[in-house]
Amino acid sequence: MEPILIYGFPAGSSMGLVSSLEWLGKPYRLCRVDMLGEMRDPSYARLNARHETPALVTDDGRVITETMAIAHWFAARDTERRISFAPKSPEADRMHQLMAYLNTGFTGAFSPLWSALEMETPDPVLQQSLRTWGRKAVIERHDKLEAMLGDTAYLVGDHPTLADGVLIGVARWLDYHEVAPASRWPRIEAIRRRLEADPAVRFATALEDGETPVGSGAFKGHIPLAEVIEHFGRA
Ligand SMILES: N[C@@H](CCC(=O)N[C@@H](CS)C(=O)NCC(=O)O)C(=O)O
Repeated sequence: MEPILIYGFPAGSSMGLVSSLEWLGKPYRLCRVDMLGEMRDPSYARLNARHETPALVTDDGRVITETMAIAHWFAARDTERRISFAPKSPEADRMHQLMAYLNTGFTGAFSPLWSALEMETPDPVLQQSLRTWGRKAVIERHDKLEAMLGDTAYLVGDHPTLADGVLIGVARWLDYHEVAPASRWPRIEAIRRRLEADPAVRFATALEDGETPVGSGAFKGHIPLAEVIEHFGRA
């Protein structure tokens, strides 16, 4: 069977993994999850007890959670090295370094902003503090990423890789939370704009928006969440 990536909307980081599957070019299926609704249902815990996306059902029916673990699963099957590099190469080390940075401090910096936005019982004083803290953290993490980048067209080299997938799923949150103009970080912005124009990212974004775009041909269709839980979730 094809692997099934469970991706979240709206504005989930998993959009970058959908883009990566398009770049990878091997057959895959998707399962679409409303993060503000069905992901909070107790039944979702059968896929991920932490009630988060992404999750992956592998081609032998196992469920893997965590972006980094899923990205490594993709890389191990990337025999043509479309989205990764040969193990032990300097490029592979740099790609893993950037992915780790993006998936930890960079992504985590947005947490206070999400907490302020999604607070169930509004607390204006706390929300303001969270926003102030989050904005400062996001700006600081962007400053550090900008300093880590060279003059390459993408994060590592001249074509998009898993690191770019991780970046593009999250980078748009800068605009979503109106932290600062993207132009404040010219290197990051140049890569973002290149990725936003990429057919795979456009495809993944359109899917996330509920459209039915035409992709590379590797996407073999959606499977309803209830079906995925029923067949592959923990008992
Ligand atoms: N460490 C996890 C974090 C995943 C995560 O935080 N996902 C977000 C969406 S991007 C989520 O599901 N948040 C829970 C929510 O929105 O309620 C990973 O890297 O996969």
